[in-house]
Amino acid sequence: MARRALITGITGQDGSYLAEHLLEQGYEVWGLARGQANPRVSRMRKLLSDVQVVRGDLLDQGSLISAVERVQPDEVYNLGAISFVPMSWEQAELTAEVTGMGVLRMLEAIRVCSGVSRGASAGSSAQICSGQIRFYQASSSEMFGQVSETPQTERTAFHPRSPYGVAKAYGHFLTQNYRESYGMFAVSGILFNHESPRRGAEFVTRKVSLGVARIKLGLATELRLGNLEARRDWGFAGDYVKAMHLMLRAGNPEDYVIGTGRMKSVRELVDAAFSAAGLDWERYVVTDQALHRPAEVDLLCADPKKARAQLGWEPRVSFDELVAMMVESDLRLLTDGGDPDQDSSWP
Ligand code: NAP
Ligand code: F7E
Repeated sequence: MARRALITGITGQDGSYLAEHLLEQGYEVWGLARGQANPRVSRMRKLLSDVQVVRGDLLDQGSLISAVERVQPDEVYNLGAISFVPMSWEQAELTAEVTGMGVLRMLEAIRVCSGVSRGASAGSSAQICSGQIRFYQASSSEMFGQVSETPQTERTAFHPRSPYGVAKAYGHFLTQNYRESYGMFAVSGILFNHESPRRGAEFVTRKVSLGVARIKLGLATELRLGNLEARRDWGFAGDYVKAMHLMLRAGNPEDYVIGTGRMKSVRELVDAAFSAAGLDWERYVVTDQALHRPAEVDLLCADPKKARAQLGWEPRVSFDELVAMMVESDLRLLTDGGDPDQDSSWP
């Protein structure tokens, strides 16, 4: 019988790539979708027609229990979150509820539906058994924040710099705690920035690729950005979702850092993207203090050795290939009259 996966965050970038990957692997895929008329759900249904939808919200414990009861998944991937770092300062409480407490609610739904009791001996007696629901938590390199060492490994200390990073650290430790308390197969992937043509337009890579495409096509004359000196380890989302699946199929439940091991500055990103369209970025980019963050994460760089050694995972798409892919996709999108905010424009 096909394995069954339940994905929260199915309408997001990673949800779409993960669903495609799991469908290719022969899984029955269910996506948890919220809202009574969420346009992103209609878009997802059109593009991922083989994914079945179950209603639910990470803010609503009962809905998660019902979803797990209905789907009876073998694997749960918790990708749902408020994921845009600047928004986490503006809506800190909501971020804590969705990105942090949402992890607790999903773990509790799995615990209750699996019949795992809270008894004192649960941790010592619980074995990882074959019928158990396996849980993946989307942890983030933002937990490292103000980094204490470079590159960052699974053992690097956390010093989050935003309410988002703090909420992710809560979810990360809670996942570890459910593994230790209840013997659950619950793991976290500490993923560094990963991008694609499906990335939300608010994140810097997509903001830049759309900005380049608009300027190239004469639809804009400038691109306003914040801190050009920040450095990130950017990879391709299609590569990273494969690591999530490998983590849940591994023999032991363990956490892994996932990234390329190379970092670039926002300035280098901008240079690469404008060059891909034959443009000189210095003629168009305007920096804007209002786009700087209250507390910046200056640099992030992964040490993905453990994932390579234990999971056999390697990123395939290079930084230059990723930037070129995104610029080409946005040029095509805008040339065809697409609107990045409309349903039909999702490549
Ligand atoms: P994304 O595109 O922003 O997608 C976020 C998803 O969360 C959307 O499907 C959204 O659904 C859903 N969501 C928001 N509030 C919800 C709620 N109350 N209940 C249920 N679902 C809710 O994020 P992504 O880039 O795919 O990232 C996936 C996960 O990995 C996130 O947890 C993110 O924090 C984490 N992460 C991402 C990166 C990265 O570089 N992309 C790196 C490290 C970790 P709606 O359509 O309903 O809004
Ligand atoms: O910013 C700088 C900004 O918003 C990257 C999320 O997926 O990855 C993502 O978080 C850098 C920052 O991503 C602009 O200051 C300059 O230093 O693309 P971003 P992020 O904050 O790194 C992590 C791993 C996650 O977990 C998150 O969910 O770029 N930057 N100028 C700018 N950033 C934006 N958004 N817009 C600018 O105009």
